Amino acid sequence: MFQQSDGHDGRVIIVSNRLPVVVRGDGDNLALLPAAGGLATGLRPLHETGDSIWIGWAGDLPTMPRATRKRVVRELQDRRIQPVELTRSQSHGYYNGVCNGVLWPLFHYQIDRIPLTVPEWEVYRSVNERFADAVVREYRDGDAIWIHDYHLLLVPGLVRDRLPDARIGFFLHIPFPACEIFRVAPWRREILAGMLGATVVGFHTPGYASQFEDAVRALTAFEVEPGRVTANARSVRVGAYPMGVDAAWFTAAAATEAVRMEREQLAGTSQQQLLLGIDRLDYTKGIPRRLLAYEQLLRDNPEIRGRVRLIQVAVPSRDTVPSYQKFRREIDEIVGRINGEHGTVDWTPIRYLHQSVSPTQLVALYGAADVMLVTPLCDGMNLVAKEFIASRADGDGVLLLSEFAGAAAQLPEAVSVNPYAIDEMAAAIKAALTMDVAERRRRMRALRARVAAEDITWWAASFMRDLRAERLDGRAADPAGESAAHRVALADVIADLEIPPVGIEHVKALEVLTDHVRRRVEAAAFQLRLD
Ligand code: GDG
Repeated sequence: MFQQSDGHDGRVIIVSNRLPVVVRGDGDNLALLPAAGGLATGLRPLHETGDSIWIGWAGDLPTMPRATRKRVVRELQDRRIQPVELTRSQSHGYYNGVCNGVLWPLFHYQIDRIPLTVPEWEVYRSVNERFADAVVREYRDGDAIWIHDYHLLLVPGLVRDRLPDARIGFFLHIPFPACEIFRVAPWRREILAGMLGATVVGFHTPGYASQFEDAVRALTAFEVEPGRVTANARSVRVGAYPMGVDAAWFTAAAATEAVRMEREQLAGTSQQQLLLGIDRLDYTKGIPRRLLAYEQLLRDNPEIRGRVRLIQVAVPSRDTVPSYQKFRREIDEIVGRINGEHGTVDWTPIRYLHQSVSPTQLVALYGAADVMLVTPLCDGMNLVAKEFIASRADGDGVLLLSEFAGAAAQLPEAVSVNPYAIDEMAAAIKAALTMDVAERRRRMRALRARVAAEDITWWAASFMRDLRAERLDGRAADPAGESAAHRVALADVIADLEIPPVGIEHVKALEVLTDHVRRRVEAAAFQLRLD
């Protein structure tokens, strides 16, 4: 798929912390199962259909008996997966300590969750070096390297030191915060230098891209212009590439017999309306406030008790990180209280599943929901919102979407909510439950068109197109002839206006200005939606 989409021969080396599969069971019952989580779900179909190699951390591999370990490595290699092995202390310090103990809360504006004693950065650096070693070992001339996410912020720079001419892409799957927050990171300059080792640095939204540029401007001496940073005489492209989902897969899955049967079972004979939440159990996803808004809805509208229910799936996640264990107890308590206080002998307000569900169940749940609640406090993109839309081939269902999810910038027809305003959220849920069918369908039609057009293939193709278009000396090449075409068009306009002849430097300046204006307009449009 990489090849078909960008028409280039070289392979793509995908590099991410986790692999697209997890190893389950032991002995003869070992199985490689698809990993959950946004990054794995998004990139897996591209890897399965393209000429790529995937480098990532293989979890418990080093602790397995020798023969088992060998078998797993062979099976991984058959799937073009190259495991990076880490010792327990490496994975503990890097994954639990720095990645999920510090970087995750910091980039999601939750600085209060950063522990008083910051874990050792040395471990993070050395693990990033191990990943860089693995990339350099695999690399062949002509390959493009695509590094992902906050676990590997230093890898682009480390690879650049050893492969000065390589095409290196970096994509951040979480928000890039405002500079006032980012500068809290004790290793902020090293992080920026690491990311700027890439040829193209990508984010989900134009807002995150500008915030990254602000941080580079404030914390380094590098030259920054909209969409570009000149770092150590190398030009780095900075852009927004909103990640999509495999929309065709979800739409087709929704029409299968297995999903239809599952959906009918969920609907049962009840006339209740179904509210649905599906998230990793993470404090950024806004589950407690969502539950409180639902409670308020029940309290303010006693007539709807027994006529509505909420299914909340909270997939276990990072349960070895202390703040996640505490958070899990907090949710258990809220669910218990609401069910205890508002439930009756024949009605339970919330069905809470602390487990993952199968893909068939997932699509059936999306299809059965009257209102999908996606209310994160802060979220890079949020693929669940897009999967819900892609699964609604029936053209019905309402999406309630937090304005603080990256997806909000692309999905203005959703019902927008501020997840911190519980009253407002309760009122929005009620409005969604009572929205008339014509309005629901009008919104869903527009949402489906966008999610189908800007899907996972479109996302990967746009990123790879820009990565391939950069010249290896760091300046933009022009293989598609796009800017040439723009120049010709501009020359026509200028001729029509009878402006005296302009030089190439004027055209360049106009291009920069146009890009700048486009970004300002996008940011202003986004801000307007927030207001
Ligand atoms: C990060 C960023 C960004 C969830 N439960 C089950 C299940 N899932 C799948 C969903 C979806 C994925 O996991 C979750 O993706 P999100 O995008 O919602 O969230 P994160 O995991 O936090 O992902 C996020 C993403 O990276 C991509 O860049 O959008 O902002 O935080 O695909 O379907 N899948 C199955 N059973 C479950 O119970 N089968």
